[in-house]
Amino acid sequence: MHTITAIAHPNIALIKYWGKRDTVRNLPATHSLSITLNTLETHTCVNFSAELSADQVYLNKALADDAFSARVGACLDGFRTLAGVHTFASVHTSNNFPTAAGLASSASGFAALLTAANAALESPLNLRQLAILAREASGSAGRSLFGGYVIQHRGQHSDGSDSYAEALFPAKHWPLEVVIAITSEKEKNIGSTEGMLHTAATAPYWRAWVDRSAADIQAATAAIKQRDFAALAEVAEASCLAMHALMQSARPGLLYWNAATIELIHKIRQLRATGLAVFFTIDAGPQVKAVCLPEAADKVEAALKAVPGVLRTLRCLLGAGARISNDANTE
Ligand code: 2P0
Repeated sequence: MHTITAIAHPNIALIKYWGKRDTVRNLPATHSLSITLNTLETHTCVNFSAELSADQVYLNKALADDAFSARVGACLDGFRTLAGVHTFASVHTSNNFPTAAGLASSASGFAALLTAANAALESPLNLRQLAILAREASGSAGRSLFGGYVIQHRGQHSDGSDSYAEALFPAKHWPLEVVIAITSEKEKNIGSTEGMLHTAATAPYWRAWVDRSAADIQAATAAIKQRDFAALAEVAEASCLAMHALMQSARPGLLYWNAATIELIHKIRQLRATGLAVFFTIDAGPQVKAVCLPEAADKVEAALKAVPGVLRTLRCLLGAGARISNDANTE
């Protein structure tokens, strides 16, 4: 079989996923709602070959470490079981943005992996099946299969069959822009999975966080439908701050922010008070994502660059879902 390359983009949750209702099947405790970005890309080449006696995984042109290879292998095992594939694969994956620094590289990585693997089949799996496999690999990964505005359903069933991502609105419905302020290039100290388990086990506000999720999804969906920026800003900042307050209430508390993260929160709120359409969101890392209307983006970027501790900024529009690349493969 020939090598197939897929491209996927990271996504950023506006209503956050944090915590699992089942760790074996990786079922989220909350719904989540995200936007898929453009500009930032994962390229993944997959080649199934009868000559291989194990999966071979390369990350950013180097042999991947055991932990990363094991996660990729587990995702491929799930795929092989469902698709009836019996061969191992070589996988070359690369990101054009920092890996594991709170920019959702696992989401775009698994979305690209499954999209490339699926394209090798004569009878491909459907998107719902891929979304479930992606979610099993990483709770936010199913969201990167789709472009624009995406929902990841928490689901009720214990087998996870109703816990999948699906498209909510296309990017063109409301083309927002995102300015990402990078405040550290280091990998985070505590991975999301570990952080979630620790939070669920020790945070006193856990139940309140889980119970709030459905209402926040409803409010965000309505705001996006009506293109109501103020309403989306209110609920997205609330979800972000509630998630971080929850993490901080764990014992010991998880603090993903640095000093610049906090300065950026204040700056973005000041900018909004002056009439600029911008709000912040922050994931399990110190970077701050400023979501804005395109006409505000130049001023927002200039203001964020001037905040002490900001190393650089990235600009993204809303992007497309995972897809096959027609470019020559990147091995
Ligand atoms: C999100 N995050 O909704 C939240 C907000 C980080 C903060 O999804 O354990 O890598 O693989 O299911 O998807 C990052 O967590 O976690 C994440 P696993 P994942 O975007």
